Amino acid sequence: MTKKWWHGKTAYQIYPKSFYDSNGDGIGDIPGIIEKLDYLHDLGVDILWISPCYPSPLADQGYDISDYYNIDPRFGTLADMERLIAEAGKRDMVILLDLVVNHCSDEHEWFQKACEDPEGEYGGFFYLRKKNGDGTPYTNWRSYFGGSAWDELPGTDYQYLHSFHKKQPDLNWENPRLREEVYKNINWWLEKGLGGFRIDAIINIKKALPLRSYEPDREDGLCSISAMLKEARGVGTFLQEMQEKTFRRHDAFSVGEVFVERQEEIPDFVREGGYFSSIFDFSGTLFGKSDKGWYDYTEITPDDYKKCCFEAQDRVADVGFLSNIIENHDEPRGVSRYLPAQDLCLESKKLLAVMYFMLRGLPFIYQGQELGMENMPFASIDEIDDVSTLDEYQVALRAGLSEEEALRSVLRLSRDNARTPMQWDDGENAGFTTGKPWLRVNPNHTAINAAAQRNDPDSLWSFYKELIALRKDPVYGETIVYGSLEPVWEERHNLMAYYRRGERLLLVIGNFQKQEQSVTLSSDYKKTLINNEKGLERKGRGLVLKGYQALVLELEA
Ligand code: TEU
Ligand code: CA
Repeated sequence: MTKKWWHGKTAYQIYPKSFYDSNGDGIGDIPGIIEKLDYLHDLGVDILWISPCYPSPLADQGYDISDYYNIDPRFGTLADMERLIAEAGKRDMVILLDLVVNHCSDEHEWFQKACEDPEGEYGGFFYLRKKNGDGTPYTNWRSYFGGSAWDELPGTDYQYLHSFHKKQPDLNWENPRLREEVYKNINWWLEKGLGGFRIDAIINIKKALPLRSYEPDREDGLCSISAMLKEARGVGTFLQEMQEKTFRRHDAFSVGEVFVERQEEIPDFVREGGYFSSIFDFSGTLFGKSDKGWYDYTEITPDDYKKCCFEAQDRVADVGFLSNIIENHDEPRGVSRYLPAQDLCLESKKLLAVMYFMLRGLPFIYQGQELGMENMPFASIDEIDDVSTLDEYQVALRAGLSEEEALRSVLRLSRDNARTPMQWDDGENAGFTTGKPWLRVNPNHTAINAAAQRNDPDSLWSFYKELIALRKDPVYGETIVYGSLEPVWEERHNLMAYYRRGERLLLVIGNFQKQEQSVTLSSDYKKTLINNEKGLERKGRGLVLKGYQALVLELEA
């Protein structure tokens, strides 16, 4: 395998609106990110993925872009972004931006021109269809945010497709002119010194043609867009063209937000010369989801989590690299999802960190995850900003849940759990802003915050710093980055364990329960590299793990 500059790196996702507000307007911004670069450099992260901060009406918090060549004044200026790229570079960090090209904003000039002349050049940038005689939607697809995926093209007798919010019209990737516009923008940004991109919702760009309806999957007579995606073929043609015309020319890092419908296609996405450098492993986030809606979601157990990780690892194996997460801006906080609520503690948060961080692939840390930030105790649906959560709440009510049951069932998965302001200290607004934060700060910031952890060698923050450093260790780094992953004791309940085999042999093991567990090692113990507890009970090859004890051991190969 050709070694690439990003192979041993650790990435960190910043959601700008909630990271740090430098000018007191309650909204995080790019100058705020620049002020916190030394915090990130001290943690040891190398790649910073910045969620969208382009001009946008914020119908979907910036994933609805109205100008691909600028920065929204709420977040700063183009000069601020160029300064961020330069300041990150001085600290050996690179910036990834978010490439959102399945759709743009309905306030983008392309869409405005399409409304003026649907039959003209810009009408071809979108999926426009003449309204049905009876005015019904062209197909019965349900948008990801609820309701029909079709809306009237203002002032015309056309409808336009929007897989997401009605203010996010889908771009027509079948149109080579549109694709060239996208590639031109990607290269414009890469020439500014970006390290690459995270690529948004990219599996949606290829529709099964001709567009048609599918069997309804709910009472509303609509069907999930996934029904169409299952039939779509040929996304690889677009993705191969994109990477040849852009990423490859700049040796850029690209990580796809890919919910792969066909597992056998995964190698095409991540192999050397494949569509992307990496794709995220979403297996843990997809577990337990129901077509009926979030209210019908099944909680994931530690055994389920283990199985998700190992199956994803097995699908990619040594063909390429997954990007591993426990949370992001679309998901609840990882420690609130993957750890039993009654066992949430420093040791269990450290265990979860070890289990995902030592997997083969790039670890991505989402802002605040390194502090152990938890889900937000939202008091009512009125506090919720996220369009997806608001829709799912209505879905739950329509399914017959009471308001209280509906609220509880959607709050478990709400994207707003990850979007509350970063908790910098125990002071007002957690040190995020001197103004009124755009989303309420989690009251537990008095106990969970960066200031309390940065100089505490036993804190979660210090533990993440240790894990990041281990991946760069001159003796063990090669095994962690390139070594194989071999599950062990898979049948054991609440025990997650796997070997990492390269130049060295490492055992990663976690006791996912309060009660102690014992194992017998298959080769002699050499050294403890990571231990989330003080001490380790060993008798020869026998090992006794305390509740939520997690270890990385070097064994005789
Ligand atoms: O998310 C795409 C995606 O996975 C959605 O279908 C997801 O299920 C949705 O967020 C509902 O929970 C990307 C971005 O990460 C997300 O923030 C955007 O809302 C979406 O695309 C549209 O750009
Ligand atoms: Ca601000």
